[in-house]
Amino acid sequence: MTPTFSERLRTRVPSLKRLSERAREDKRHIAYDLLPTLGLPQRGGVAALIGALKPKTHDFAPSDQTRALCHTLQQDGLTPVQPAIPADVLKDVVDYFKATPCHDPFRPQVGKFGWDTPPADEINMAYYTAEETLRAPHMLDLMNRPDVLDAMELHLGCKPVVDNIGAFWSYPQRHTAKGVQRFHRDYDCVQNIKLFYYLTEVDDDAGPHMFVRGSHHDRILETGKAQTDAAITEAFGADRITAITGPAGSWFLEDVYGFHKGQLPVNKPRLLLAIQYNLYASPHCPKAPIMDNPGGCDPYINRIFLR
Ligand SMILES: O=C(O)CCC(=O)C(=O)O
Ligand SMILES: [Fe+2]
Repeated sequence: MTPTFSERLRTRVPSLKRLSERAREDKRHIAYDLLPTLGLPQRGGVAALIGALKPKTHDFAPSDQTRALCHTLQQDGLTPVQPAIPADVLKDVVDYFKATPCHDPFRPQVGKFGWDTPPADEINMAYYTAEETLRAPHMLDLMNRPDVLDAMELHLGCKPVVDNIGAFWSYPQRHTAKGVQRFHRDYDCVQNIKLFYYLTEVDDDAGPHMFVRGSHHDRILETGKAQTDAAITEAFGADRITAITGPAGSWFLEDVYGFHKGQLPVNKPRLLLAIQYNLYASPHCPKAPIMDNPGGCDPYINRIFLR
């Protein structure tokens, strides 16, 4: 059943009073809290309008390969897995994350811990903050791949804004799926694409990312609520659920409005890096930039993180 407007409005805020309080605390909440009131066609319309108004690359000339990436992304909701980043780059990034303590946002009381010593079996995932992620070596290059930025500009009709970056471990031998380990749609912006890098090898036992092909075009279960595997299979059919495996350092783009989840790893931990390309800032990222632009990064695309 399609939810009513008022049910949609209450997805994120219980009342109009709370909506206005949250808007006063942080104006990025206005678009975010109202987003679930728009259905898929309206979100597409708003996205096209914003795309027409926002800055564009002068002499924009995407390659055929980039056009193909964007085409598959739009058609299927995700691109094929792309070749791995150079091994020395990957090693620097993974070494950095292994040396940086992580945390479980659902258990703030346990504090920081080493990636390989989660203090409880109930911890399914261990996260790095946006700032810890940004400070990883090569991160600005990983966020600003010219092929990805061009594919995003083709898709959005304007330059993208890098938003909501993060990395996290998913641990094996956990019994209950939690958080993003259950099928969900991401509802952060009228258009949101994520670039996922597998920083460890991901086979069927290492918690592959799962995506329901074509569900980014579909209004079935048009809700921000997580869904069971059974509900997804019933709604879309088992043949549309795809497990994405790939070597360490490989990457893909996905329209995360489509249903997706991280499968519970069976016997190997998985480290995932996610970078989101939006039309405007979501409340998930820092309110002020964190680092000086070292030069060479587009100031508009990187405006949330770089001064
Ligand atoms: O762990 C995964 O593969 C899913 C991550 C996810 O849902 C997200 O980053 O939006
Ligand atoms: Fe997600």
